Amino acid sequence: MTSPSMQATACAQPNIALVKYWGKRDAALNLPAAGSLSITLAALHTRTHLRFDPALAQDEVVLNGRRESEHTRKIGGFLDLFRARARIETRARIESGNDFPTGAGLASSASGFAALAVAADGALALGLAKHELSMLARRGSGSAARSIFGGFVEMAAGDRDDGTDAFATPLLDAAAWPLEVVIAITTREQKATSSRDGMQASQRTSPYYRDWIATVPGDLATARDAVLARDFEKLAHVSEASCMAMHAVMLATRPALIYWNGATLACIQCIRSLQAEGTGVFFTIDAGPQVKAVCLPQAAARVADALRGIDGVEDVLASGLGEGARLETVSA
Ligand code: 2P0
Repeated sequence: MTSPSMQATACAQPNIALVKYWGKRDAALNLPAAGSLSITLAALHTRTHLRFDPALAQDEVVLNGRRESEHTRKIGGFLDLFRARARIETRARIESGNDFPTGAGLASSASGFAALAVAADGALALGLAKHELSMLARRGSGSAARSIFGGFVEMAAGDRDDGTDAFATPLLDAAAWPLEVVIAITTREQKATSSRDGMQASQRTSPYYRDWIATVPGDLATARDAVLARDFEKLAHVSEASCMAMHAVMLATRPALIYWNGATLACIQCIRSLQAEGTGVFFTIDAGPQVKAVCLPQAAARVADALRGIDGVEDVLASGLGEGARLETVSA
């Protein structure tokens, strides 16, 4: 049972998938159709304060300083998973803020649900193990399962119907291979099609969907080997291939899912020119128009300068690799 008011604050960072997740084997439990591999960023944060309060008649969500109604049902349903474990029905107030653009392909749902899972675990004193937190974070957003951990992280698709084997595990610490990520922001607008809707559409209509899912285990094995051997070139090849195969599936979806804009393609071409000169960099792009350039540390400043000079690039962010989601404060 909870005391009258239990609260906690948690912080999490987004992650960028190098072997991509695009498709589900079960929509209700949000089980991925294939595994994925990611890096957790250091410089972008979601901070979430959660307070269970018996005086509340319903859950309240404040996102980036604004009272939200759009996401309240989904977030309430997510908190129900934790309330069920704590055997309470107490409603909660959630205040969450990002220090980076929300909903524009920078994985705010990954850091958001990872932070909320850790805050709920802390506020309700559940003492969940990390793999359980990852499994629960997955219910909010598949990519959130990965932000529970820092550095290089692998998400398992699992094959159990109940999803108890579909969680992330850490592969290599951030400090063990300190890569840098330079992010070219090409728009701050919200995307037109959410990842969830886009994945469902690809699964239903893209003629390449099955082949895409079949390529993931091989790409995962290659990427895992590359990470453990700190082989940048090998990681670059497999990451770009996974990204482009996913976008091919998106483009072949009917109607086509085009997440890029003109500046996205200009950034890819710029990164290819830098590679031809021997610069240690590769690109990856998610369900949005931003381009993430993964760099060897000595290449990051040059890559940032080059991307900043491209027409249509509104801003450039840089980040190292960071830690997993964590509890900052907890109190009654
Ligand atoms: C990824 N993306 O692996 C891929 C690449 C976008 C493109 O994970 O439906 O917001 O909530 O599980 O996690 C974005 O998908 O989707 C994503 P749901 P999520 O990073």
